[in-house]
Amino acid sequence: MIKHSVCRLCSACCPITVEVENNRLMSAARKSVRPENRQIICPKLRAAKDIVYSDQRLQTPLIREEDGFRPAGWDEALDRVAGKMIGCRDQHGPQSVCWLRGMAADWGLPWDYANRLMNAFGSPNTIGNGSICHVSREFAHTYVHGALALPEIRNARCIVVWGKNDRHTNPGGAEAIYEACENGARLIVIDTVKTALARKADIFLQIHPGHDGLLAMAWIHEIISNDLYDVDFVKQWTKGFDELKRAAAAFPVDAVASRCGLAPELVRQAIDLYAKTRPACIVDGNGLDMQLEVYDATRAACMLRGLTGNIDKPGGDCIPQPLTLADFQLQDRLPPAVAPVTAGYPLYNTFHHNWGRQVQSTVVDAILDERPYPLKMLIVQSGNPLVTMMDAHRARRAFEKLDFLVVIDLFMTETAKMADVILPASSCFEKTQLNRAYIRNSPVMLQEAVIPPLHESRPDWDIVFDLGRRLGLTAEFPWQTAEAALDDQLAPAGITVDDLRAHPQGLYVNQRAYEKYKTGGFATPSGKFEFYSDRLANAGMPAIPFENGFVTDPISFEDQKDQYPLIGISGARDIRFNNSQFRQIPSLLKNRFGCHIDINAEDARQYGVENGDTARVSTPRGDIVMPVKFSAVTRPGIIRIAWGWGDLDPACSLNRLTDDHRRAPLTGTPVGRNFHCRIEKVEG
Ligand SMILES: Nc1nc2c(c(=O)[nH]1)N[C@H]1C(S)=C(S)[C@@H](COP(=O)(O)OP(=O)(O)OC[C@H]3O[C@@H](n4cnc5c(=O)[nH]c(N)nc54)[C@H](O)[C@@H]3O)O[C@H]1N2
Ligand SMILES: Nc1nc2c(c(=O)[nH]1)N[C@H]1C(S)=C(S)[C@@H](COP(=O)(O)OP(=O)(O)OC[C@H]3O[C@@H](n4cnc5c(=O)[nH]c(N)nc54)[C@H](O)[C@@H]3O)O[C@H]1N2
Ligand code: SF4
Ligand SMILES: [Mo]
Repeated sequence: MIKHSVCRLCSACCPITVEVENNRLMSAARKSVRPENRQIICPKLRAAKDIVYSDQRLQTPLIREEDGFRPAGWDEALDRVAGKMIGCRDQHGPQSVCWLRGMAADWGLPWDYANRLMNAFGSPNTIGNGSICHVSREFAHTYVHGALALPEIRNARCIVVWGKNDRHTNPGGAEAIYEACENGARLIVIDTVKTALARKADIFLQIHPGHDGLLAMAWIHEIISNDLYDVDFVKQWTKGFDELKRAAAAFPVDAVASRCGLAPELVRQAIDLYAKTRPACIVDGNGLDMQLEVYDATRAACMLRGLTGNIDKPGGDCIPQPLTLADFQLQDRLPPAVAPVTAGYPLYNTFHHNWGRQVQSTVVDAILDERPYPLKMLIVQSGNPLVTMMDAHRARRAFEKLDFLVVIDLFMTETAKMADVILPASSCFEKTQLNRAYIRNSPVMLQEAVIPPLHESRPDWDIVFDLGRRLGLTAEFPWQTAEAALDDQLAPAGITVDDLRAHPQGLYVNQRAYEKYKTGGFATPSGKFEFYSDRLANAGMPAIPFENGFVTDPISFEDQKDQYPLIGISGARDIRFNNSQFRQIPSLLKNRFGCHIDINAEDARQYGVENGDTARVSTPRGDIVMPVKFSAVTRPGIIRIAWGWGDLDPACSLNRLTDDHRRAPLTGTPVGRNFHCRIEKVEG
C-alpha cells in the first residue's frame, strides 16, 4: 500500500510517499516535480528502512544502575522522571528543572506540548537551539518585514543564494533553483565554500567567513547611491530610508570588498544583476546563522528585498500566510517572578510570546556557573547536545554536574550515554504531527504515522502527555491520541486532521496571495517594511543594522591567531546525514567517507601535511584528529572540517574545537562556525 506523508528525518520536511506492507515500511520516495532523471535522490530517505529497523534503536526505557543501564517498563521509567521533577521542585524550586529540545523536535505543533507541561509545572526553562539554527534569522526577518519570507524560487529571474547549501540540505529547494536556472534565471551564490551550487552560479562571491553583514551593507549603499532602488515602494511602504542611507554610506564597495576577500568589480556586477533583474529572491541560510553579527547581517540582507521592491511579489520573497492556531502553552500558569535562564539575551525573551527562549548555551552557564541560578535536572528531547553544542568539553562538564538527566531519543547517543533515564522515542514514520513548515503556509500537509511504533518506543507527544498526567496535570493533558490534540490546536484554523488526510497532496487553507501589505500592511509595529526599528531603538539596540559599525574580529580566537593561524569552518552538511545523526546506519556510513578536513594544497605544503595523512586540528578549546584531503573548495588560509561525527568517534567531534564563550549580545548566538585553529600531522 502507498501512503502519503511528510519526511522528518531532517528539517527539510519533504512530502513523500511510503510503501507499506503488513505494517512494515518497505521504501519511501520524495515527491518531486522534476523528471525522474533530474531529481535529487535523498540517501537518508532511501535508507529509511535501515534507520527504522536498525538493530541499534533503543527498544525499551533504560534506567541507570551502578553497573550500567537496565531495561525498565514505561510505568517505572516515567514515574522515576516525574518523581525526580517533583523532588527537584521541592528542593530547589521548579525553575531548576529544564527541558532542552533539539532540532528533531520540529518547531511545529508539538512544540507547544513540552512548554505546556513545563509552564504548568512552574518552570520557565523550556529551551530550544534556535539561537544557532535559523531562529535568530527568523527574528531578523520578522523585525524587518513581519515574517520569515519564503523565496518563490521557481518564478524568480534572479536568485541570490546566501550562506545556504540546498543541494545537501534541502533537495526540493535545490531542484527549484536548477529548474529556474534552466528557464533562464540568473544565479548569484555567496558562500565561503565553492559548493556545487556555487559552481553553477553566474556570479560566485567567495566571501571571507563571518563578514556577510559588511557585504549586505555595501549592497544597500551601492543600490541607493546608484538609484537602483524601487522609489515607489520605498516611498509608500518603508520606514527609515534616510537613516538607512546614512548608515550604509559607511560601507563603500571597495573597502568592504577588500575586507571580504572579494574583487570589487565582481561585487558590483552581482549588485547590478540583482538590482536590475525582477523578480529576484534571496535564499538565506545557516551560513549566516552562526555568526557574531547574525542579527544585523540577516536584517541588512532582508532590507534588500524592500529596497528592490521584491517583497511579497511572485518570484520574489513572499510573506507566508500561516494557520491561526490555538495557543497551547499555558504561559499564564507560570509564576512571573522567575525569569528563564535565557533572560540575558533580550530578543529571545521579548520577541515572540510563545516561541522564544532558544539560547541553549545559557543552559550550560546555569549548570556550571549557577548563573542566573542553578539548573539541577535536564530533560533532553530530540537533540544530542554533547555532539552538537559549541565547546563540547564545556557542555560535557555541565552534564556531569547535573543531579539528573533524562534523554528522549531513538538511539544511544553521546548525550544518552550520560542519562539516568532514557526513554525510547518512535521515529518520524511512527507518529502523526504537523510540522512548522506546514503551519506557516499553504498547502498544509500532515506528517502521518505510516507504521505503528516499533519495539516499546512511543511517539514524543504520547511521552509528554503521559508524563504530564503523572505530574498530576490530568486536566491539562486529556488527549489520548495525537489527532485529538491536533484537532484542538487546529480549531481556530477551521480544519481537522481528517481534512488533511483527505488532501494528501496538501490542503490550501489560504489561497496564495501577493502584495498583501497593500491591504493589511506588514506585521511590524509601524505596519511598514522597517529599515528603522523603533522597537529595537526603544530597547537600546541598534535601530538600523551596523549603525555603530562592524566588529573588527568576527571569527573566534582572532586574538590568538599568532598561535592559530588558519581559519577553520565547520561544515559541510552531508546529504547522507542530519547533524549528528545516522552514522550508525552502515548503508549511509560508507566507511567514514566524508569525515575529513578539506585543505588547500598550498596550506598543506606550508603546514606539512599530505593528502590522506591524519592530522590534528587544535584551538584553545580542544583538538580533533581526522584525515586530510586536498581540495580547492576553500581559499588558502581556510580549512573546512566535517562535523557531526562525535557519536561515531569522539576524537572527530568538531565541537571540541568551537567556542561558546563569545556570543552575539542580542541573540546569544555563539561564534562557533568560524574559528582560528592550527593543523599538524599525526605520525603513525
Ligand atoms: N559545529 C557545528 N555545530 C552545529 C552546527 C554546525 O553546522 N556546526 N549546526 C547547528 C544546528 S543548525 C543545529 S539545528 C544543531 C542540531 O543539533 P541537535 O538538535 O542536537 O540535532 P541532531 O544531531 O540532529 O540530534 C537529534 C537527535 O534527536 C534524535 N531524534 C530523531 N528523531 C527523533 C524523534 O522523532 N524524537 C526524539 N525524541 N528524538 C529524535 C536523533 O536520534 C538525534 O540523537 O546543531 C548545531 N551545531
Ligand atoms: N543533509 C543534511 N540536511 C540538513 C542538515 C544536515 O546536517 N544534513 N541539517 C539541517 C539543519 S539543522 C539546518 S539548520 C539546515 C541548514 O542548511 P543550510 O542553511 O543549507 O546550511 P549549511 O549547509 O550549514 O551552510 C550553508 C552554506 O553556508 C556556507 N558558509 C559557512 N560559513 C559562511 C559564512 O561565513 N558566510 C557565508 N556566506 N556562507 C558561509 C557553507 O559553506 C554552506 O555552503 O539543514 C538541515 N538539513
Ligand atoms: S531531505 Fe531527505 S531526509 Fe530531509 S526531509 Fe527531505 S527526504 Fe527526508
Ligand atoms: Mo539547524
